Amino acid sequence: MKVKAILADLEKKHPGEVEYHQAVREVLESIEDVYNENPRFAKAGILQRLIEPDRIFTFKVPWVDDQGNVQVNLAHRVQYNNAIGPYKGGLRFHPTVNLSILKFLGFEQIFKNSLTTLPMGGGKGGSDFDPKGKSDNEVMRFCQSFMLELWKHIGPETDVPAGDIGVGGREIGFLYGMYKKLAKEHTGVLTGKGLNWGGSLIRPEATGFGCVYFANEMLKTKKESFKGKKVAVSGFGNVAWGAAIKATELGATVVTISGPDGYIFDPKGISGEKINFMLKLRASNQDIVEPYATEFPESTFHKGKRPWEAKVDIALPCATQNELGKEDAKTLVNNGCICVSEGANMPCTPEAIEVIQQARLLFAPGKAANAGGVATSGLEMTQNSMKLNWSKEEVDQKLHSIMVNIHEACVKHGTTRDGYVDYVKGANIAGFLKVANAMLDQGVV
Ligand code: NDP
Ligand code: 2IT
Repeated sequence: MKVKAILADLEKKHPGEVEYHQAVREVLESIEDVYNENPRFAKAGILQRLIEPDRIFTFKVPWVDDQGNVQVNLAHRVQYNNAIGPYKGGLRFHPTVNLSILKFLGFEQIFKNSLTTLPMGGGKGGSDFDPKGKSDNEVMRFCQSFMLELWKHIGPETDVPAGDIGVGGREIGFLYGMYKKLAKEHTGVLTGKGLNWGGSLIRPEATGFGCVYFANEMLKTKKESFKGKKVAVSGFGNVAWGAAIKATELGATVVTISGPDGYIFDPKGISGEKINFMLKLRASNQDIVEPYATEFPESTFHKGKRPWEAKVDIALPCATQNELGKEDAKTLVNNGCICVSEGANMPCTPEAIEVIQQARLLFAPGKAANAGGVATSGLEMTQNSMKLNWSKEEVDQKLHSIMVNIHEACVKHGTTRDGYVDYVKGANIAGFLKVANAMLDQGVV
């Protein structure tokens, strides 16, 4: 079956699941040539088997709020593909969570995890639970009820969840506590754990650090670096935090962060105590960045706007999917931006990517640039299996070399005739080939 027909079939089968269609379309269009070159792929139905998850668990999560009212949320775990290792991928708690979003994230995760070179399959899960404004006790009761169902389907060699939007150290703690009690074991079933109970150093920073390491490798190909550059970061969560720290460390000035309410422009740079303030904002469960401008009067708050209108050299979208559209991309290009590296999953729309690539900017897709998070989760799993902890330097060095290797793989598979590196194509092909060949080896299962 041809790629176009497979896509048409998928869209017919799952009408309205737009994020899912978007993610599958991008991968299938990138790998069409390598897929057609090897008839064994079509004969084994590799694409038809790859685009549908192995299975999806859907369950309700009843819990009691602080007023004594019963609340009910919906949750899913999508176990996508385990050809190269146990299912692996984060949990997202956000009111917008639905199956289309979790399938897009799970599908992307297969190729991202393959790129890390570590033995991890792809999966994703989450719930439409909104952590905004909830007390710690409410979050705990929700997480416990969520795990009461999920624990039956996961395990250190089966499926290893982690964090994503709305799921950080606090939530992983509550989830792990309940798992441990039910399963009567202390294992690496979740990653992003606390340092005292099996977590890895550098895991919290890893996604943002990796995104900057990857961008730095791209910049090197143009004999450029972060030194002296102005950087726009979006979001103010875990990924934005790590990216802001590392970009600053490499000599750049991070001039923006953003929330659903708007963005902060700080010409002096968001570093040091300002990053700590950003962490406090995130932890307050309010989901607004506006108070930053009151705290640091040299900065300005731009209500309802996105940071892409700021004049910067490098853009690191680290908030959420489809947060950087065609017009934003045009503005970045017109302002002389040279590099866009996706810290979030699918933050740039396909139209934005087209504008960025046509202008020949350096562009890194999330599945390559944000793979440092899950790669360090993989390193956490290894440490758990060995029952040993590596030092900060060891983990950081491993993370760095993984990002360098992913960059090399993208260059190998994505360099076009005129020498421009299409990192989207490179990442998709490199990620796909490893999984597809593993599936061929393992027969029709
Ligand atoms: P966090 O929950 O820590 O932060 C996400 C932040 O982005 C939240 O503050 C969220 O606010 C905000 N946000 C959402 N929509 C917008 C918007 N339209 N404009 C500005 N800000 C917005 O999540 P993470 O930092 O963990 O995740 C961020 C992205 O990185 C996601 O795409 C995630 O999938 C991806 N990622 C995360 C990894 C990890 O290890 N954590 C690894 C790889 C990728 P609100 O809740 O109100 O929407
Ligand atoms: O999107 C992602 O790669 C993550 N949220 C991290 C997944 C993980 O298993 O660490």
